[in-house]
Amino acid sequence: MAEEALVVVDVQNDFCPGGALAVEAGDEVVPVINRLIQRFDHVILTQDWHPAGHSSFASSHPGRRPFETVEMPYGPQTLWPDHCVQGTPGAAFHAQLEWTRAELVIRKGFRRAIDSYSAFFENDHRTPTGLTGYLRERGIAKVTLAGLATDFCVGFSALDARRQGFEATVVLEGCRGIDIDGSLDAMMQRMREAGVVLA
Ligand code: VGL
Ligand code: ZN
Repeated sequence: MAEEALVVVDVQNDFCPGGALAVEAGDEVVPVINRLIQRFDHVILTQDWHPAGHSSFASSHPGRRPFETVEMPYGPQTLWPDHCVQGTPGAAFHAQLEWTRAELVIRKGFRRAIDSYSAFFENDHRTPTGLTGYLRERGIAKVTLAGLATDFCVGFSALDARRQGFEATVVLEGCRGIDIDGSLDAMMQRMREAGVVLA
């Protein structure tokens, strides 16, 4: 029988209240995700993991401010406050997240010149993280996703899961969004169109 995996996206201190790129009520996903973790045989985590001076940081672009958009060689890129810098407390998983059983941690965004929202591809939509191969080799055909943020890393991961031929469900109760200029509604629409099940 095809296996299923839970993919827990970026439940890290910097995306929770008090963090550098706090998602409103981001920490409320933790108890929901802890219950999900208990129900799945296979649990995978993603961890946003940027070097200092990463190109997605507004601080790397003189005169630019967080949440503005710049044109990168791979397309438009939203600029963020410095966040999830490798090895810092902000990059650590939320202290109450029960991640012990996770079988894989996919780190992303570690190439200085390119950002990565999706657990499957960097923002050029071509450079793979290796997750597709991992899932296929392990016979996993369906992924359930939850975490932060709905309209960025969760959403792009779910879209890419579909693009790679996996069934994908997003548990909305276990997600919170950033919502820049309608990005949350836009992502909900894109996920529906791509055949992502919104639960
Ligand atoms: C994320 C913006 C920048 C996310 C990561 O996890 O949704 N958003 N880096
Ligand atoms: Zn990031």
